[in-house]
Amino acid sequence: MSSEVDAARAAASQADSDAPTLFDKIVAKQIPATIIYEDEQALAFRDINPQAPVHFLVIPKDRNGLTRLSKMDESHRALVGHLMYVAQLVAKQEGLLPGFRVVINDGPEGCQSVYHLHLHIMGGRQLTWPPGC
Ligand code: DGP
Repeated sequence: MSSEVDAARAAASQADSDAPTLFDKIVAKQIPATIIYEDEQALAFRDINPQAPVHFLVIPKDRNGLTRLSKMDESHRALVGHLMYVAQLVAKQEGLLPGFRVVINDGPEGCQSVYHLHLHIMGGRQLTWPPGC
């Protein structure tokens, strides 16, 4: 079993904790990140382990129960729509006009490792499909 799968399983055991996530600490500027976009609701920053020449994350500043996409309810619709808006806006700012990919990993089988909803945006090279097994 890969280390990513082991890490995802370990992370899932902390998933419903109210403790600040790593990404809450990035929002609070308690740990450094290369922030490339910020507004009242959303933050975009470069992934520490990029899988493509451009790889950034878009997160809600206030997690508001959204540890993972499958926790979404009606009250989150506008926020999640805004995150998608920010994803394409920043993708264009990053020069990803020929295309890009948006990924949300959900839960241990989705290989989620940080339980604070985030969109991965990747591009800057020809991506392949399917993305992995
Ligand atoms: P996921 O597996 O979908 O939960 O992705 C979490 C991503 O977060 C992963 O691609 C690596 C990234 N990441 C983890 N820790 C940090 C960090 O401290 N800083 C930044 N910039 N990215 C991080």
